[in-house]
Amino acid sequence: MYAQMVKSEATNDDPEKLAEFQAKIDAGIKIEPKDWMPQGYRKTLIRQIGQHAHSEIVGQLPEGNWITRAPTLERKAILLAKVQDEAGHGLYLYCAAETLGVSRDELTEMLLDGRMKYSSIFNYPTLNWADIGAVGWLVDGAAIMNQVPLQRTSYGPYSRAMIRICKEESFHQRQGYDAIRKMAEGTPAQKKMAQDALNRFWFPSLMMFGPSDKDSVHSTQSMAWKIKMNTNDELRQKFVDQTVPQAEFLGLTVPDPDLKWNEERGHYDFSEPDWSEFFDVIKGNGPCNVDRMAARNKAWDDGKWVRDGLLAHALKKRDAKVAAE
Ligand code: BYC
Repeated sequence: MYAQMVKSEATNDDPEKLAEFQAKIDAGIKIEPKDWMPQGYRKTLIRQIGQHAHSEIVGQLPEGNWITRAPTLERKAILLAKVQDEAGHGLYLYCAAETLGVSRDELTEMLLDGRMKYSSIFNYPTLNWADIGAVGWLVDGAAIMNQVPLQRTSYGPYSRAMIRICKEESFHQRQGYDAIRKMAEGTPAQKKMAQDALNRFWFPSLMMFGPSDKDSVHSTQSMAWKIKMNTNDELRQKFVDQTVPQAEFLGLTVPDPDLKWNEERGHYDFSEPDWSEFFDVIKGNGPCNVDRMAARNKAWDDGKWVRDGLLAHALKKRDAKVAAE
């Protein structure tokens, strides 16, 4: 499979340069923007970093929805800070993608016209305050599991962006766990809300790691290039192993009758998510896809005057500089 993918991704690349490039990757040397890189490597990075950036931006929507309805001033301040962090993560990642020769505007246009994806998880609604706890605990928990290894990814600007992002994600996960703990330790009605949030977010969180390894199109090549450091199934297993004891501590039940500690493997056995639902959501048919894209399109249209103003200012400055020379 690996040989096939190298061939399909890199047919126009010089074999000698390809071998040198792979040797650099294997030796753990970071690839920097001006270094030679195979076309497939550049393309894969633009796809992954771009999709990651879009996920951070779209990911603000389900949580932003609850800023005005947070139950206390403290929770409001925490949520506000978290959502602002996500905007920052999107910006670092767009900057990292720009070093590969694609502009932020081009990436945004690809998101808006459906050529680029964003994480499936953000197409599920946040119905009440317990969902905000569940998002922080499970969604940011899954995000960290995926992103910590990406700090060692082979592309320098991506790896450096991830170092900063991971520091903030860890705070995000903790604030989510703290919010859901409060609900789980509250009145019977609050505990019921926490359980209901776990019931709805468990399988969509498992889907965040991507399809099972046998259906993952990009994993083999991306791992050979160290764009990805682990397979989708490896990270999903790590997430389950880490999260189940956290649910037990809260007195909540993971909604999977087949979940069971496997002594021999040293891991939990668990049910596969419903992959037909996953593929349907990433095709645009999830509960909130239409709303999410409508919100991003509106933000893009509303921001046109700002982009036009900045461009006009930059052109004026450039003309003044040329005239002075
Ligand atoms: N959603 O070959 P595969 C966050 C697509 S956290 C939608 O395994 P790959 C945040 C995949 O793009 C979330 N699409 O792909 C957290 C491919 O389709 P295309 C963002 C998905 O890339 C809290 C096809 O399925 N994190 O931002 O090797 C608050 C086959 O998959 C998904 C990242 O992006 C999905 N869940 O592996 C706020 C981390 N999974 O492109 C914000 C960086 C798969 O061929 N990304 N697809 O049309 C990665 O690590 C990898 O891209 C993935 C997928 C593990 C996600």
